[in-house]
Amino acid sequence: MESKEYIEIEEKYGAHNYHPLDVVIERGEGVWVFDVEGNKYLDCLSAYSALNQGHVHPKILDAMIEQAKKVTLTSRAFRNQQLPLFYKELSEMTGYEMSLPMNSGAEAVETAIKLARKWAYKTKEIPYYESEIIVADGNFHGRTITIISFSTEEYYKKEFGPFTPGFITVKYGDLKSLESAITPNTAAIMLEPIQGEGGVIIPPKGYLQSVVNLCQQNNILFIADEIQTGLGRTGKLFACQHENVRPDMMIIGKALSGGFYPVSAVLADREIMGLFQPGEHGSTFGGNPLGAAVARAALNVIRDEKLIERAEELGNYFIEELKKISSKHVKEVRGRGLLIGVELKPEAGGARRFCEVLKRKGILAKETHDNVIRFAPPLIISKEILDWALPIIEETLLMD
Ligand code: IF1
Repeated sequence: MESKEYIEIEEKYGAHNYHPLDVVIERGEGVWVFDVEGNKYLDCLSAYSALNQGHVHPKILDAMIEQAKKVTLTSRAFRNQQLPLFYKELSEMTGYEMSLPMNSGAEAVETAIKLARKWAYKTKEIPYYESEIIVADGNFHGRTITIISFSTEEYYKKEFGPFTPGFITVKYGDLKSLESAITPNTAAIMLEPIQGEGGVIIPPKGYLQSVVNLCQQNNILFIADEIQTGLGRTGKLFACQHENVRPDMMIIGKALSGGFYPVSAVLADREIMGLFQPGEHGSTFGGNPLGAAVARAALNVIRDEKLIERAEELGNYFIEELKKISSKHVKEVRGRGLLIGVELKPEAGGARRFCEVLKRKGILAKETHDNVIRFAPPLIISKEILDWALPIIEETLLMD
């Protein structure tokens, strides 16, 4: 069957909650994907950073197959052999004493919110059901009702109320706005260290450090959503490390499984994570042996293949080279590691048309909001491949 037919079937039978580029991918290998016609593309989105290790990484594939032959799901009513090793290795890699595994990123965000609220009542002794969590405008933390309750993107929430109370929104990157939102009932501040969906928004230097200081002064938890920025993407294990910040709770997902399988987790020290009691939280699939085996392999690849160092080195190179392109359409090139946004001027006619042209030339990138093209290739990419892609990107940005 040809792409056209697959697209017709999808449009007919599938919900229209997406507007994908019309490329029907059949196969992926490393940084490349192949469509059903056999055309080859460089994947510069990496499934929103879930594919830091590249497509179908052979070591993760082996771990998945080996574990799938043994046992895939036990439920947490019983213990399994993979989960303890996953806990231990995750702790050793991240420096957090404990973790709680879930599946999707949104579930892990929900988990962190529950834990922060419990901490508020049990440890900080905020009166019951008066705790508040401060979030930033332009945030993206997922799609559940509670999470969209504090989205500032009208499109994500307008038709979906009533909403979950208990969230206060402040201006991202603005310390004053944050300071004035703090009350005795503030349990936590939850932020993305770089806003991905927001358009690769990097807060002013020193912001995260100041946020942590405010948290410490006011006995407030700092929760970082590193689902997109974490696990090497920005050239550090966590983007917060660019400012030497260690959040009280860390939320990870996406690349935790190298794109094989939904695995997410909340990381925290015992003082906080220890608050959860049996029965208070869980998930049928969270912590299953297949996911744990896959995640262990995915973490090993990040370490063994020095993906963090690669992201830093190649990211700096990519950003510098993109900045050299003198296109009348480009307003700004910004990024950290291999999380890069090229913001176009409002009069450029939108990022989508550039993504369509890039696709025709063999590069898959995705617009975010209207005017930002996001480049976030797998971290296993090489300088040679970047040097192949850069002239194509230049040519595209130079069109009328
Ligand atoms: C979609 C965006 C990216 C995330 C952060 C939590 C989640 C995400 C920082 C939820 C998920 C995804 C979801 C995906 C598109 C994508 C996205 F454009 F929508 F915002 F990456 F930039 N925190 N981001 O980035 O994780 O529950 O999806 O596993 O189509 O919604 P999830």
